[in-house]
Amino acid sequence: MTDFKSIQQKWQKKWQAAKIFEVERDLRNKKFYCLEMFPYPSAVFLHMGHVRNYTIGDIIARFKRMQGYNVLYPMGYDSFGLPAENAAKKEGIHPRTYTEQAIAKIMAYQKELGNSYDWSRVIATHDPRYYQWNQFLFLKLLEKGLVYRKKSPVNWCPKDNSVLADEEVIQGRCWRHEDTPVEKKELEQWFMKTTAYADELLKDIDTLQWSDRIKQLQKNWIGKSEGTLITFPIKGSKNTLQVFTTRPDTVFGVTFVTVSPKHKLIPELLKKNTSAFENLAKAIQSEEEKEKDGVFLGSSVINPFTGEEVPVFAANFVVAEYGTGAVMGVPAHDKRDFDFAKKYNLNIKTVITPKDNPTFQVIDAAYVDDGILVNSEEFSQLDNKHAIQKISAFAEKKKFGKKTIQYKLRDWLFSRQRYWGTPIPIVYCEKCGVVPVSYKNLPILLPEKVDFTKGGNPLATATTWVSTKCPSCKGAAKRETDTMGTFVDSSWYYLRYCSPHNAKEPFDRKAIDYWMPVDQYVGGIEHAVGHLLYARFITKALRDLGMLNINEPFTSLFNQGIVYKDGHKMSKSFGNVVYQTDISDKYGIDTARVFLMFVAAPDSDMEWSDNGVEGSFRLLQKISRIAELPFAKPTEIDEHKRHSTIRQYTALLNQFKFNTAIIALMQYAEYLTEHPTRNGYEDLLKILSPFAPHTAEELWHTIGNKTFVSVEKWPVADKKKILPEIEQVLAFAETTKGDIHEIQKLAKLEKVSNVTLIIASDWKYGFMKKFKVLIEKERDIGKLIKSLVDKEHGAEISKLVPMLVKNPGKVPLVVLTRKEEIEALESFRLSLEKEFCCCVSIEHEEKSTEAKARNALPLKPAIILA
Ligand code: ANZ
Ligand code: ZN
Repeated sequence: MTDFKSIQQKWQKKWQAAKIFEVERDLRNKKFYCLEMFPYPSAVFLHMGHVRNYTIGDIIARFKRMQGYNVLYPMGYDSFGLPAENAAKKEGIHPRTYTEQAIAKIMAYQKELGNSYDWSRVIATHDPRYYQWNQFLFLKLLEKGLVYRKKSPVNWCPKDNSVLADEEVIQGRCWRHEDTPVEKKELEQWFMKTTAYADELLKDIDTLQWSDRIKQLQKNWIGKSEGTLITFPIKGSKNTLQVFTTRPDTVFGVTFVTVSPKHKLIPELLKKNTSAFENLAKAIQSEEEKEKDGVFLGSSVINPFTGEEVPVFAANFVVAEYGTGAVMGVPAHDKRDFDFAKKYNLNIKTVITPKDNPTFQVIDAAYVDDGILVNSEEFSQLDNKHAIQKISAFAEKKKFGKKTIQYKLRDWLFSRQRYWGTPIPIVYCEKCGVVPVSYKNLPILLPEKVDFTKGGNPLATATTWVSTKCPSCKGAAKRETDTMGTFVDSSWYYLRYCSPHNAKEPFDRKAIDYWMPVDQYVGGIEHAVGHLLYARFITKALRDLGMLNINEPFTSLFNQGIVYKDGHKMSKSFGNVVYQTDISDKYGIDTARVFLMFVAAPDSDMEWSDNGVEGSFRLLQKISRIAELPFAKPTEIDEHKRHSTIRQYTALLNQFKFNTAIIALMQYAEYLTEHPTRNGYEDLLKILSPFAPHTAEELWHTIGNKTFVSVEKWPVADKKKILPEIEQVLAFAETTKGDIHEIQKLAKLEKVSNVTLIIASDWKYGFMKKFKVLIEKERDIGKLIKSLVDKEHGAEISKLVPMLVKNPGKVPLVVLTRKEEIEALESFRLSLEKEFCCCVSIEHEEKSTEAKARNALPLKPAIILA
């Protein structure tokens, strides 16, 4: 079997013609929705990083399909976005042409992988049949109050007079004008109110089977913070300044207050240093990370707890959009405030001391740990955790404070000043203002003819498209030229796959109720907070619009590891790419798939090595050769081996331990080469097929089958065929092998030339049997010894018992007789010799002169290496 190409093509064609990977229409069967994050279609070849991702999803889909699930496993393209637009600007190729060529290419490469996608369900987000539903959902969310428009800072190039995408800002300068610093300009932007769901988004994380790492990233991003609002009266004014703090226990240590330069009370507070303030305010508009900086505003506020006056500063580290945009400064107990106080020569007042040092004073650094309150009037002596509660309650009672919950999460800014995206269905009318397009006028199609050479948003150059009629007063109006960022497209594409050709609605409810949620989502960790959060938000919002009935889109998430080569992530930009065809031309794509799954667990990072590929190739060759052997009638041991392999292998696939599964597969192939049976080989091909689908299919037919192995029933292990004695022997062989390796490592022996296994004396077997029964009921060492000693071995037994109680691992699960143990050792002696490339001999404790021989126990022979 070396003509991989034709074998691959043959089966890919047959699968396609027989439509075996299309879903069953019967929506009563148990379902499984397996989904990979859809790719941005770029016109480059697939490399091993891509192949690895797609193989993981395909293995899961194929495995579940063979287990009898109705499997939905679709593929599509996230085809709007900046690269196509940049190509248009640089090369003059229209983004649509660029995108559609890229889709044709990537699809062809993907098809060569032999993945079991249902190709009848392909979607592409730049297709009006898709993006019209972005517009529809936009209007729905707008009606619900979940979409709104607000001024927000954008990157602005004063030379271009246009907005820049974040990617177009290079070290604070415009990508087209290296000499022009980018400014932040306030422009009207479109937002989705993700914050309306902050609490639910946080709470439901615990219902998901995602990695702890991603869950934590999402939790941090949402950033729930429980704290207290404290109101400081402004001196000489009726107004007050409210701060948000998580440390009300430090309120007696406040020596200043800082506010964001964008705080709404600035006009009132700013009485001094106006030009220094202007500079500070301007500086926060730029991107660069700055040193902590502040300006005294000439005002002061009054600490409601002490009546003390403290100065107010504008500071560049206070975030306008978090909490209240104002912070109480406690230099003694906050590092940032400490630095600030040193810089501006402000007081430092210690109000918390370590438990064992009540006279402690902050001098060189803030004291940020827990401790006991001092200088805090009636709250002094309280433990600070406790004081947080007491002080908050006090402030609430006195009506100058309030407990509160704050989130770091911000609303989702989704508008982009670009052409290649979904037009936002909004019209601006001088008379009526901002007017939504009516549903019946959807879709608003992107105009084809625009000018990409002008800079700025090309869509604005489509003047005939821009001028339109107001849907409300029919007067002259202008269209919104912002488009939706591509995260809108990907926030609901998994719903579209459930009924991809529906022309009347974004998705049909019946299909959603059956298929959703996605049972297994596969994708990269880089989407931990972007895409995954938006998709969760949209699902909840659509639920509340009555359009679906689930709380979460992705039950289970798998993050594949990264493929490295020569120390870098495999990528075109590092020039370290191994392409799909580099391997498939030489060995066939199945070899690449098996190798990628074999070298590392699918969720860990891996280093690509050309050498390893050969090994996977040989495995497939070995499996192919079994087809030529004469099959024998299966013995009891053959059946044992078959069923225990299936059991182990299935469990490993369920746990995504694909690399260990391949080891089990190798061992079974090895076994079948020695003991070929038909049912064994058929099962081998079945369990091989998710990994090496073309090879399995070809061999399945070679041995005379007419069906597709790809959709055969997954073999089920019959417990009754698995023999416990054989299991025990195999386990014995494994631990013995492990022990030898361990000793070799401890003794730092590079090579072993002789292994001697010394079997325990006969009396130890009887002893062990009794010990196992007694230890169930008796843990007292003295009593155990009493019931176990005999005349001959008293001394040894009184040493053995405490040792075994301490090391229960030395007590075997089942005790064989000594004779059985010797037989077992003999049965795997050869394989040990193979493993260690040396001679393995078996001796008996009573005849041995080795001191170590006394340590031999049942199923734990003493091991001597030479
Ligand atoms: C006084 C204090 C004393 C604080 C102390 C901390 C330690 P998290 O947990 O992230 O919510 N803060 C509040 N609003 C802020 C803003 N808009 N920009 C920058 N910092 C802000 O952090 C809450 C703490 O961050 C608050 O508690 C406040 O400083 C600061 F020993 O108040 B703290
Ligand atoms: Zn109007």
